[in-house]
Amino acid sequence: MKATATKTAQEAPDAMERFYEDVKRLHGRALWQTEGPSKVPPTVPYLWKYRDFRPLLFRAADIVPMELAERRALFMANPGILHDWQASNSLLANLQIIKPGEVAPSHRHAAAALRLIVEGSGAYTAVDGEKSYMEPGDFVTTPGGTWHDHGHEGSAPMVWLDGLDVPLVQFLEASSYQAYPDWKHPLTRPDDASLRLYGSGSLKPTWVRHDAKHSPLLNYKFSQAYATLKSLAELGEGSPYDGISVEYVNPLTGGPALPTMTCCASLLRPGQRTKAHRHTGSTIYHVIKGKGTSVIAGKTYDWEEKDTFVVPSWTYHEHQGAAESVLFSYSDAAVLKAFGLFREEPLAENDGHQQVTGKFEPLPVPERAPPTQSRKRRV
Ligand code: GTQ
Ligand code: FE2
Repeated sequence: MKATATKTAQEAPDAMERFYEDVKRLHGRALWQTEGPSKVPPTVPYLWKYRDFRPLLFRAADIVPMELAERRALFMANPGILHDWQASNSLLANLQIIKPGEVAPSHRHAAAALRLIVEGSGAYTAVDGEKSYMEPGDFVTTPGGTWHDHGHEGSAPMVWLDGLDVPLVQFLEASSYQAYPDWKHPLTRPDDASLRLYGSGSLKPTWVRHDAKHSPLLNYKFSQAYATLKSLAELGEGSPYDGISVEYVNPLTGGPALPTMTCCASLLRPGQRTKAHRHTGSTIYHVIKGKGTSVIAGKTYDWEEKDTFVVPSWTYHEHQGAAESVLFSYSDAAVLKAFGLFREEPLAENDGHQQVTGKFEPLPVPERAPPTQSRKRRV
């Protein structure tokens, strides 16, 4: 018995190597050789200053014709995600600029999009034949699969933030893209019809039918959201983690406005400081109004109006408004909640606030490999 055991131990390395070679040759892998499920997500916290991006957008407006760009948008790319242009693992955050008189042509894609209007007025997004006029702070939906184009009838360039679930849809290999055969899809419904039909939130027209998975409302006006937040602020502090916070919901179901993205607006009263918590799902924040500070993973990020920042999944974060502030946010929590993957927990230590490890320093931006294919159809 003893002799056999010794022989096995001596032969083992060889036998193992031969075994792995055979498995690999047949395109298999041994589970016990993989890294396991605790891979650190590459999304890192980051803050993009509008002050830096605005001049770039206006330069693009000068030199890039719409015929070339189709959409004149700049990606805000997460420094932790190498070789790609997304803001988080699952989401894009792009700033788009359109000049008066321009029309960005109709197309459709499986990915869903939202717009949060940053500056200017007079532009519209047309979705499946209905124009919706957009003003600063408005939250505008472009559900996946709908034909959409943008046009500008105002007098100064207009900028908005595009939030898209493109990386998620690509990961699931569910992408599709089609350009409309003509530049512009015909208009088939009165302007802002969805706002008139569903904008009240609680009074539903009895004769309309809407069976799609997304909200029938294309534009959630900032004026209405802000009035609601101000009124709620008179009741108290709201959520300990998000302040006076409301979710943009499908008025027919109470579910998320877009099936894949949870979208919220949160008001922080002057000086209000939220407690730290963490949850699964990465979240993109955009500052509609005000200024303040967020502590993300122990680092301080000072934001002001029109800035955008990302909180990665399962990362402690807390916010403080230096002045009355309104934060818009969108995340992939809608997907996680639908499949039992959403988890959250408060920071238990001390008073529920994080230990701050130092002033915010910009993260080093790793070099990116040039894209291997045209980005134009990456939706
Ligand atoms: O406005 O249709 O930033 O399709 C990226 C992809 C905007 C849009 C983006 C898009 C759009
Ligand atoms: Fe699009």
